[in-house]
Amino acid sequence: MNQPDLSIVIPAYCEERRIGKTLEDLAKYLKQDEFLGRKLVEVMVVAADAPDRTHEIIASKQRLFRLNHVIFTLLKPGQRVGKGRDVMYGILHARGKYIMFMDADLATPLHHVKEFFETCENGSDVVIGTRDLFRYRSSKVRNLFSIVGNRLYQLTTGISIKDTHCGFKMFTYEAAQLCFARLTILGWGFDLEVLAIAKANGLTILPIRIDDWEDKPYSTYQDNILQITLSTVGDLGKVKARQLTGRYI
Ligand SMILES: Nc1nc2c(ncn2[C@@H]2O[C@H](COP(=O)(O)OP(=O)(O)O)[C@@H](O)[C@H]2O)c(=O)[nH]1
Ligand SMILES: [Mg+2]
Repeated sequence: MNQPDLSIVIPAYCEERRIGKTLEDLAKYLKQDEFLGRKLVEVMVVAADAPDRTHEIIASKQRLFRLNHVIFTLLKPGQRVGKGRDVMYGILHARGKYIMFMDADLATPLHHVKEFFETCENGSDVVIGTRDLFRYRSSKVRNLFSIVGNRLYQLTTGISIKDTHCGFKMFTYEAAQLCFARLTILGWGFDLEVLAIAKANGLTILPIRIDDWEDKPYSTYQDNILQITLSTVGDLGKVKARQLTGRYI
């Protein structure tokens, strides 16, 4: 089979309230958009075992993707480990010339796909969405946490990226395989490591501002701030140690 032009990986854990609408919107977009209508697109939804109806709902929407230029796959990696594991699982199975992942809530609107695709075509290895966190986060605590977290990341790793965590990133096939094959952080902090791996290997990372990002309800992250803080500090330590010992190359 021909190599897809683009693979879209969507991690979906406990998404029964959002994934149905997301897949309807995506299928409609793939059908109607002039740019993507001319590409061979692989859609991979990665859904770990969950106590809700996520699997069932995804399966029921599969028929919407019966389009000539679309290949739809539902991947079930088994027991829940974390977002990083699911994104990694999808990306390492994807075959597109460019491979992206996007959150199941479509917080970053789909029209950005074209812009990211063209930026990869123009020679960037990794293209990442960046939001103005002061403007968008609805929860003040989480807002502050994200900003402090990103500053700490910059200080610890020396990588100057303002927003590591936007759930909308695209890679060339080679960059995706290189970054995700070396990934060890399988939970919430995986973006920190992916970007550090990309940097360590001299890949070009291009941030693109997302001005119409929208914080959507029913976030799957209900962990408390203390838990997230502790795991982020741990993840930062791990990334730094691996950077210093050359383990990402
Ligand atoms: N919390 C959580 N999310 C996961 C997991 N695996 C995949 N995801 C997906 O990761 C994405 C996180 O987006 P979201 O819940 O909107 O988080 P937020 O935007 O940071 O509040 C969604 O697509 C989830 O379905 C997991 O194990 N835990
Ligand atoms: Mg979200």
